[in-house]
Amino acid sequence: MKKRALITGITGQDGSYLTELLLTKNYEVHGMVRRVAIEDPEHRLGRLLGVLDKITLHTASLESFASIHKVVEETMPDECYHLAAQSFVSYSFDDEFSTLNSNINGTHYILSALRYLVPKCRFYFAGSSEMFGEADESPQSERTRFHPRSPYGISKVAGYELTRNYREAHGMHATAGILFNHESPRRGFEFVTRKITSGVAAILSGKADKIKLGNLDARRDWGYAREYVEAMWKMLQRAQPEDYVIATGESHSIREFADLAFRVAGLDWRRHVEIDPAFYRRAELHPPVGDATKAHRDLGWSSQTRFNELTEQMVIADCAAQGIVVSPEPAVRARRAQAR
Ligand code: GDR
Repeated sequence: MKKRALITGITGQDGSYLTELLLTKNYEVHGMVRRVAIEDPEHRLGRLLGVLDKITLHTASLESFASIHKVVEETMPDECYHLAAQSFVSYSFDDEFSTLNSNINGTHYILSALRYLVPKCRFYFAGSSEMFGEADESPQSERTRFHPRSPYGISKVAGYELTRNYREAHGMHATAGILFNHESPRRGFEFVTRKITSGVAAILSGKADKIKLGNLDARRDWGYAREYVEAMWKMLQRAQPEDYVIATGESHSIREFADLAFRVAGLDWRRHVEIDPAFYRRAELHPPVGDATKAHRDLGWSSQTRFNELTEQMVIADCAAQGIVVSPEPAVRARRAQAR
């Protein structure tokens, strides 16, 4: 019999890649979406357009237990991937209350509905490297102490603890992936990598001349989202539910990303990037870099796509969307840029 999966946050970057992965594995895929998504499919379901006829969408809100209960009852899933959240860290400082409400209660509602309706369902919680925040060791592993530095990070620690408690107190197969930043051409435009690569495309096409960024010295451990959703699936296939760090183990600064992204397009970032203090974080993280040794050992998972390749892929995709062909030869382009 086909396995049935329920994905919350199915319209996002990770949700869409996970949907594609599960369809190739012959799952019946159900997604939970907000009503506005159904009303505005062009915009809100853009990442799912290629698979819409193969999945079933259900409307619900993370703020309503009744609506979540109904979706779980309708779908009775074998596996549930809880990816939905207010996931923009910067915004969580502007609206602490809605971030905490939807991220913590939403997770709690889903766990509770699963526990009563389908306790054998395997549950994946989207944890985050933001939970480490001001980490006291580097790299960070499953044993590193949490010290979140944003309302978003706090909400993820709470979700992580709820997941652990449902595992320990109610015997559920509930597990958390602690994912470091993961990017792709499907990344939301507000996140720094996509902001830069879409900015490069806008500059190349003459629609803009500058982009405004915040702290260029901040660092991140950036991997490729399509690979990260495979790790989610692998976690739920394990006999024992355990938590896993998913990361590349390499960190790079925003400056390095910008430098490379502009070079791929034959541009010099220094001519086009302006620093705007409005984009600085109120509290930055201890440079995040993850140790995914446990995932490698138990799941056979490791990050394959390197920083250069990922950056290049994102620039090429954004430029292609503007009708501009950028050749995937950064070294050649870099030499040309220097010669100008
Ligand atoms: P992050 O991603 O907060 O790590 O969370 P984001 O891309 O927003 O920021 C990364 C770093 O870039 C610096 N930065 C800027 N960031 C944004 N957004 N815009 C700017 O103009 C800018 N300039 C510099 C930031 O200060 C920061 O240091 C992501 C999300 O996907 C979370 O949901 C997820 O949990 C974590 O990754 C792991």
